[in-house]
Amino acid sequence: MTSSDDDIQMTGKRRDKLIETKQEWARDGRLLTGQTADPARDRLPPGQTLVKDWPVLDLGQQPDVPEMKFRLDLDGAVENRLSLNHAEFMALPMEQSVSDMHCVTQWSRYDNRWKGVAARTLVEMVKPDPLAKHIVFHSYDGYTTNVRLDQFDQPDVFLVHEWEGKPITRQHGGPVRVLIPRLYLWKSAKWIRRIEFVIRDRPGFWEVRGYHNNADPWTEERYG
Ligand SMILES: Nc1nc2c(c(=O)[nH]1)N[C@H]1C(S)=C(S)[C@@H](COP(=O)(O)O)O[C@H]1N2
Ligand SMILES: [Mo]
Repeated sequence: MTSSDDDIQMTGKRRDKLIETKQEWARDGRLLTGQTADPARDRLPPGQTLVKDWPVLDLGQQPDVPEMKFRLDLDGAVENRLSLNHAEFMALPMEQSVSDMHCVTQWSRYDNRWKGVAARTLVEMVKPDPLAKHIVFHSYDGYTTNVRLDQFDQPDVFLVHEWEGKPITRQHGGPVRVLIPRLYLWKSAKWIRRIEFVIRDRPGFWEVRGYHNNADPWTEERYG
């Protein structure tokens, strides 16, 4: 391991402590304001604070995924499985999008400029089985998270590779990460490796540790 790798790998102990703390918060219902907001009227969801920078949050292991090694599989209950290398991914239709991000740890950041492949494009390509109502994201660091297919299949959902005109950094999940702006950011898997279409819902890493299965910031679905 190089020393630059060292800097960004958390030790197992620190990582366990971090996971434990977050689980405690979930159990205690920490950060809940009991308010709701209306996305049609309010821009900032309840209990959130606006930030200008972009904080980094993950399990402390930031995998190094060079473009040469990158692969994205879409499989499970679909008619057409896909397995794309980086060049094949980059050859798909690219779109720009501007959206806000809301993190369960209470920060929000407005007007992020993204470039990537629309979730809708991918859904059209794979043709999910009509019974496949859920999706599980699998990442290079072993992280998983789940959403409903109808939450993924939205015009503001993308597999992004650029933020503010620059490639997404390793810290933020580059080369390619998921972006689902209308859900808390833990649903937006960094270092995406595989998108699995499933018939039965399967809670992911944080969802089995006390986080809400649905993650709507407007109704403060932080813990469930
Ligand atoms: N692969 C992976 N994706 C992940 C995580 C992770 O640990 N691994 N953490 C999630 C959580 S809890 C948050 S808040 C956001 C943070 O994204 P950011 O570090 O780019 O702000 O990534 C989400 N996606
Ligand atoms: Mo998070």
